[in-house]
Amino acid sequence: MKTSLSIKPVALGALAIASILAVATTLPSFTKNSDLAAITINSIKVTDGIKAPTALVFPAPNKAWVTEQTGAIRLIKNGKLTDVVVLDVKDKLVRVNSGYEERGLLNITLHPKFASNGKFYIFYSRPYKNEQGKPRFNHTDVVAEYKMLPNSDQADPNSERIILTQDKPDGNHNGSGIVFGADGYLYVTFGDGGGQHDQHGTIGNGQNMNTWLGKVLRINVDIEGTYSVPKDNPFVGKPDVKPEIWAYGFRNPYRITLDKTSKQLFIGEVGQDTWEEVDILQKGANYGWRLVEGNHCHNPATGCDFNGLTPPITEYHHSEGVSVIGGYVYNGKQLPSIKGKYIFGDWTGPVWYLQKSGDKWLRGKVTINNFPANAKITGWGEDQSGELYYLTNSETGPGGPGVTTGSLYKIVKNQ
Ligand SMILES: [Ca+2]
Repeated sequence: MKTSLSIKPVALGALAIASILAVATTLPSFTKNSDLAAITINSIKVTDGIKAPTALVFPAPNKAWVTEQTGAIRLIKNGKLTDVVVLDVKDKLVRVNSGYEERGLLNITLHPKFASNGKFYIFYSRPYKNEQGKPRFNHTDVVAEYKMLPNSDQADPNSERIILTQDKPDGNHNGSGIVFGADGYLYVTFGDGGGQHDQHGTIGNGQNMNTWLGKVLRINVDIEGTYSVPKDNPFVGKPDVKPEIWAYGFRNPYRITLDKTSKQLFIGEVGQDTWEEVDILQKGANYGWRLVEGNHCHNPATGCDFNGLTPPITEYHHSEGVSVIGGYVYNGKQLPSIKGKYIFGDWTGPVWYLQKSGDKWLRGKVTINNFPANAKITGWGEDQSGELYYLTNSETGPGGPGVTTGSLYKIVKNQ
């Protein structure tokens, strides 16, 4: 799937136009790609045969689960895709288009104590249940918990506990990031509601503190019922502010991951038409959308006020890509040369690393050997040893029935 999360099919056209402009005119200083030397790393294909893979987790050293956008969680055991379906929520989903599509089964994360409690969490898009007097929504996004059956590779399909739901005005910009922080709380990302330019209400959803849309939430799921709000969330007790909010001003924070060494949370935040960005999550911070896109005024188009806004740690222009796919800080052992570097990509295929230098993060290009030609990057994963993986799709969506265009690759030591 493409997470343009606003790039729709026209996005590639827009990309081409942006590239032409880059040659024809003087654009802002977006040539930060040359901050650091390019590096080359190796990869091997673990498996293909996956339908529109969206996310990847490792429940055991020799097991991986991949979520398919169309609803199944597939088991890969000892490096082989099996016939085991851990869980299939296709009957709960909206009708997922075979072409470009941002909805569906979008993410999965394991409870920090998964090994003992068998709990995991998924993010999916279900049909909106129209209630009288309420405006019509495109769909409803759901964060739900499931539990494994005892001594089984399958989840109990009847174990669903819905943690929270969010009605969505449009089909795009679902966010869908879910991850446990080092503090044991669940962080959930929601996009701005969709459409484009965050034209929701008078100030846009990103800056409207009375909605979860355009926010990162922080909640405690280790309670009976649904969830509770940690007392030290930054906006608890403030009038007309949702207390679940941990940070705000996002457009489509598609992926959020934990650096297990620094304990920081990294976010790939998909931009509108011009700038993609990566953020490090900070309590109570305003990441600027729709006022700004990356480090640039958006609405208003000029003369915007950057006071109080938290800038991204990196940005890149749409001459280099169209939808950032947030990755991981590498914490593995096989590639000491990339330890501590944040590896991430763009849906259209380019990959970069970020490396901290003083109080800045600098960016360099990554060439990945064996990267499949013309494939989209749809996600990243980290196994229990900290080794890194990426998911690809050769189409812009799930494809038709029986079509499997997705693959899983592992980053490995250079030969
Ligand atoms: Ca921002």
